Amino acid sequence: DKDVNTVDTRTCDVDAVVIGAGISGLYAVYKLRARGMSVHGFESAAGVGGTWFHNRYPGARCDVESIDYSYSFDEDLQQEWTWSERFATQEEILAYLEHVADRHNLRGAFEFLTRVDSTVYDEDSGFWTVTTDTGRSVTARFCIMATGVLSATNRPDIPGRDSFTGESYHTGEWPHDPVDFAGKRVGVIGTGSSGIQSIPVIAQEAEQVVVFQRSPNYSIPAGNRPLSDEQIAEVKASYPERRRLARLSGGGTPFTPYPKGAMEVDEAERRRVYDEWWQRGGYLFAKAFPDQTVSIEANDSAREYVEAKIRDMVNDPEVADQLIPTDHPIGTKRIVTDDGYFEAFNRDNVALVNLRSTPIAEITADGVRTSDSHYPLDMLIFATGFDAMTGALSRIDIRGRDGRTLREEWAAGPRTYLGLASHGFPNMFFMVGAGSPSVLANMVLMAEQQVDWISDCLDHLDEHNARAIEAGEQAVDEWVAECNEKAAGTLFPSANSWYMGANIPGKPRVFMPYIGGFANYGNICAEVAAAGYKGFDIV
Ligand code: N01
Repeated sequence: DKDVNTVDTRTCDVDAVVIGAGISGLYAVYKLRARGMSVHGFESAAGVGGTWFHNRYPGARCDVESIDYSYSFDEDLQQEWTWSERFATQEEILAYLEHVADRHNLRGAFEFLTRVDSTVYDEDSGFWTVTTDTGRSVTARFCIMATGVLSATNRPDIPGRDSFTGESYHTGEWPHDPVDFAGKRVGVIGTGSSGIQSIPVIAQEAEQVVVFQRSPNYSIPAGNRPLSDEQIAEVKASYPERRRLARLSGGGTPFTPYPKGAMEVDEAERRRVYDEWWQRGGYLFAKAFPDQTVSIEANDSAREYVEAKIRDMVNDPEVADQLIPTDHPIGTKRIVTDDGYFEAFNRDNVALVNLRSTPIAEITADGVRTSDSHYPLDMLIFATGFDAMTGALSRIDIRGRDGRTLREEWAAGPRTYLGLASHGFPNMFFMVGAGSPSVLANMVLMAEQQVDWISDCLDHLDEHNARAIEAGEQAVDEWVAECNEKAAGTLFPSANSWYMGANIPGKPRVFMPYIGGFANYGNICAEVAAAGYKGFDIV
């Protein structure tokens, strides 16, 4: 029936709203505009960059190599931009994203310092109404949720949390003005990537650093170094091939695990492989052997190797003992990529407080009280992470068809088809989030893959004169089951990680990303598209 299939003649303000000006939001604006669409962006921060705008804490770097953690869609940009180090600093990545935004005129699409409060779907018109904390209201046919997966900060509800009268910061909301640590007693709560990256840098300046550790983490030295002119030239000459290999990989970077399992080789070969991947540095160590996060035996061999390394780096064996994780298989929480973390505990001005044996009782006006001591502090840093993957979405009142809310629909865990869409929420797309490889992959190529898929999908809708696309209920059920099944085949669900929602009290315990691999995921998305967007309802 042509009437049903014709887009409503009442006009909306713009074709699409993009929420978030981080890596995925910027590319979404670029791509949708290239299709001739009108786009309006909202961003709560004062500028572009998303994660890289907010996480300005000392030592903040990406743990994916700079040459891979960069857009591939613009060959000239890829050739012109030169990264200075193997692992880029937050500052350099932010400068890069600002450069991309300027180069492609993307800033003008965004309304900054504007937080989206709600997005509500109207079935009659087929439009979303997006309302902000500044009182703005914009209608759009499509809604792209590029809200980030590690963007909703978590400040745990520790008794007395707000009573501290010294300087207090969260690593994920770091101030823009320089923070001076000199002569100060600094407490850091949290030893995930943010804590582990910042502690050694802060320790170089502060009078004293007290590290409040609830769970120790595995961390591997980054092996960061400046990139030489020769290396840069080599990478630039072979970029297309590097990107091709990245797209064929499990994690969106051009690395593949050793061709045999850890238990299929003898002790000497195993050691040689671990030595090699230790030298490479960083979280890729979790992928040295393909079975490392699948078989506990294989995992134990990696764990033992790293434990010995930690003991080598830390002078005091009792401190080393406490820095070695015992509660999760290695790699089932994001392995941290550090620069001098364990060695920092050899300094006289760094103390470790083990919250497993002496928990925090309260935060006081002038420090932190544990079950056995009071630590006087001038500064308290929350390196306590994020309400990951779903937190930024659940903080927006998202209402789809029949008044259903995303919060309720996802109350028992995120429910998507391909991570891209949810049943009951037509013409809304989720970027790089739950149900996709997301945080398990290189976010930049991940964003490109999804935005390109969405763009093709919109072409398909236009070609068929369709009004809306929505994930079918059965397709969502099956994809959720597929994601769970893939996770259940690994050791990941055994860790109390933010992947599992375990860091947020009351959050359902579900492994949120799709762990079937970046290349596989891309193939599945392509097959769905080729089959006429199988599993989606198009009206
Ligand atoms: O956050 P986290 P993050 N009392 O959740 C502790 C990416 N990232 O910001 O483990 C005491 O990992 C908590 O303890 P526990 C990367 O993907 C990447 O560090 O829950 N402690 C934990 O130690 C990373 O995985 C880069 O027992 C409390 C810490 O706070 C992700 O972002 C850099 C507590 C939080 O660690 C998140 O990293 C930075 C409480 N009540 C981030 N609540 C790179 O690219 C929480 N904690 C290198």
